[in-house]
Amino acid sequence: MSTVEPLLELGEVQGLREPLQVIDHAGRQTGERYPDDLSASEHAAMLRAMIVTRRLDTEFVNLQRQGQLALFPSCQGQEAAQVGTTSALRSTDWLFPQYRELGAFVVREIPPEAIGLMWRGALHGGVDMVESCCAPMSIPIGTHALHAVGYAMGAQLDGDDTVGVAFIGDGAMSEGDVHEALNIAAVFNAPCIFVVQNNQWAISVPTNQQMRSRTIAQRASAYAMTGVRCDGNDVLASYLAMQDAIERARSGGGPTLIEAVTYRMNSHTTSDDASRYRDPDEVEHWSRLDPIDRYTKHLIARQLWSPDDQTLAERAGEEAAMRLRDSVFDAADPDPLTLFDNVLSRRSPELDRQRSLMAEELSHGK
Ligand SMILES: Cc1ncc(C[n+]2csc(CCOP(=O)(O)OP(=O)(O)O)c2C)c(N)n1
Ligand SMILES: [Mg+2]
Repeated sequence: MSTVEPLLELGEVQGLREPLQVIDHAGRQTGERYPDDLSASEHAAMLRAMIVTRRLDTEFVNLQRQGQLALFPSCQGQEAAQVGTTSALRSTDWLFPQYRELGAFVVREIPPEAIGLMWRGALHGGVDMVESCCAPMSIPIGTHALHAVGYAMGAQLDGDDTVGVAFIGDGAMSEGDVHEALNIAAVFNAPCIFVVQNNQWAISVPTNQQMRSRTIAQRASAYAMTGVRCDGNDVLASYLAMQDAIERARSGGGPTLIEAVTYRMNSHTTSDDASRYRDPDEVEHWSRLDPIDRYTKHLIARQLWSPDDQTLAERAGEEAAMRLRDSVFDAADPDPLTLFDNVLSRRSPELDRQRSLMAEELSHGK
């Protein structure tokens, strides 16, 4: 069983900046810095996105339990890290998600129907999210970090000031691909931001069995890039950490490694049972640090959130959940042959050969 380390204690690690926190679990401002650029409506939009994300997340799990989806990885507890970082970006900056970034999709207004069909496997090749400047989700751990750097290097060559963002997990930090991505981003000073959601677990392996370093952020110094550790359950700290990194990237200051310390409240996926390897006290501890509760308290105290706002946000969550449900429930299976449509941009003789083989195979089953 892992032990829970209080977040602020980790700031004492030699050579590391204090972990960035703006509000504590009671919603009180703790640090000197505050994202003053956020308007009242932007604050409300972030809280609404977090509430909608949680409602959608619950609906995804329900749909899996009802046999409508094979699998879903819940992001419950990680809404602040996702909504805070994504909200600081322009809509033209490119996202390279792992598989748990529902909150980022909500901020980008990717329709719940599309996300639902993606998880149902009803769209071979996934949803085309190019218009939303979002790459497909990456189930292979860490491979997409290299894509994010490639995108960022391309933007740099084009003289374009957009940034590439790789969302990765603590477990992905143990992959060779991510090491290569961090190194090449530093070598080429690429405008790339690595957002590591340290949710303390990689399936059943706790962070302290994945690495000897005390933090993930401290590894940045070995690549000669800036590393920041922020309270990932604090949406405002996540926003500020990202805003600093974006400014650095756009002004030619190179990549940043952000470690957003958060917690995966649910099991790894709906196929997993975390109660077999996780101490219930740990889960209880983190439930008291809930990101939605703390931001709600903060905005109420600042008179930026009213009971009407709460009702509207919950209604938006219900509507999103219903749209998701309607699209996924009993959705028709796609024609298996469409599997070949999105592999390459043009057809190839080899793909055609495989397609004919499959067509023949399918005809036997009829
Ligand atoms: C290359 C590769 N190796 C192993 C796996 C199996 N796998 C799926 S999720 C996962 C853990 C990833 O943990 P982390 O990066 O912390 O993300 P989290 O699930 O916690 O969000 C592993 C090892 C995989 N999908 N891809
Ligand atoms: Mg993890």
